Amino acid sequence: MKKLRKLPLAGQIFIALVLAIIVGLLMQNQAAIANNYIKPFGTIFLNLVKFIVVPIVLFSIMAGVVSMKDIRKVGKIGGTAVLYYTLTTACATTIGLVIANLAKGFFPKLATGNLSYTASKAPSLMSTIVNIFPDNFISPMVNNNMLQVIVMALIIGFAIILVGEKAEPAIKAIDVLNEIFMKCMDMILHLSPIGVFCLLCPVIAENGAVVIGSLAKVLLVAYLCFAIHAVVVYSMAVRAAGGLSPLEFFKGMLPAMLFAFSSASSVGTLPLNMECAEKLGASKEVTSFVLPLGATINMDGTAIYQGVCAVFIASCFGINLTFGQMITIVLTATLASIGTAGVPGAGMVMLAMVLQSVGLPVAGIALVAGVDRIFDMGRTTLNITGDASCAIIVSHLQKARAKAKEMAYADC
Ligand code: DAS
Repeated sequence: MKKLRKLPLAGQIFIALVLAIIVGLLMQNQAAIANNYIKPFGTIFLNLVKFIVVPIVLFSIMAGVVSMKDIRKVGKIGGTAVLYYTLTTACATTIGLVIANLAKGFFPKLATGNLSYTASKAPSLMSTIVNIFPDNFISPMVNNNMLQVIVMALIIGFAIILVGEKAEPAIKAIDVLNEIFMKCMDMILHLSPIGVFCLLCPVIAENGAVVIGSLAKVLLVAYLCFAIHAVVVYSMAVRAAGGLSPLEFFKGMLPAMLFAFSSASSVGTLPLNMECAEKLGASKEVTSFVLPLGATINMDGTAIYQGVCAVFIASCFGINLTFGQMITIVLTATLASIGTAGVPGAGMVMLAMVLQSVGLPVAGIALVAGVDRIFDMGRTTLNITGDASCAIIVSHLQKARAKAKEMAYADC
């Protein structure tokens, strides 16, 4: 046991993952025991992570904004991040649609007669935009509404910059509180291996056999797209603009990716994602702003899942999507991923919006709902990896800009 504790966190999480799969497969006939006696400890761990995320996001963004001392600089970083997020998400949906169309001949024809699925109302784009702005100082934190927490942190951070010298005590208080909550996060993350095991084992016990069944093909296509997007798009991006080799990037991201895979929660993975991105060279002021933003609006994995499932559901109903419908899916999946919360299962809710946008039967979601957790683990892993690639690139570009300025001053 002592040797295990000496392993780096990634190694401990990986061992917990392997153990969870082995024990889960052994417990396939006792899935109820896994759900009743193991899953609660995973839920406790996830609750602790969700408990710390709001103060982490609030104080790290405020500290990050204040440390930049310049509102224009915050605008530059935010603008670059949102542009990167939008482009990679549109690219992800396109990859999902192209690969799924190439593979649709392998999709089984499933009986769709008695399907039913009551889609919970997906928010419209306009209501998503309106809901970004808090109408109350406390409710964003009480409701874990990350977009509203980000807006609060930005407004307070900008106000501190504008108040100037007099706000010095507030700056010191924010830095200390940020330090305290980061320490809380560190303590909670030491429980990751136990949390990962208790979250994953019941999922494997419940789904183990189904994964080998008829839905394995669409899961396989989705995971193939996740891998292609990560290896092609993120590798090229971090190499071209992040100053990192893909190998270094994925090796450094392993702890956060393993945790995202097990927790299926971008918001829950945020603390670890910040730690990994900073170890890979991203500056704290960038990660504390770009990562919470990404955990909320950037979901490349979810966009791929929505493109692949739209093609799968269409083919199960014997419907061939037109080129125009696929363009619509790219647009709606990109927008839907902005409105998707970084918590387990959120992407399936938004799938209804994508299906409705091209007139596909929403009842088709019932075909994939049973293995949504397996989809969710993969899409969340890609979501947080995309967030980290953005933080590394934005930070690298910012350092390059600063260096170029220094050289320009030196020359004059
Ligand atoms: N589980 C969500 C996340 O945390 C993604 C999703 O449901 O699509 O990113």
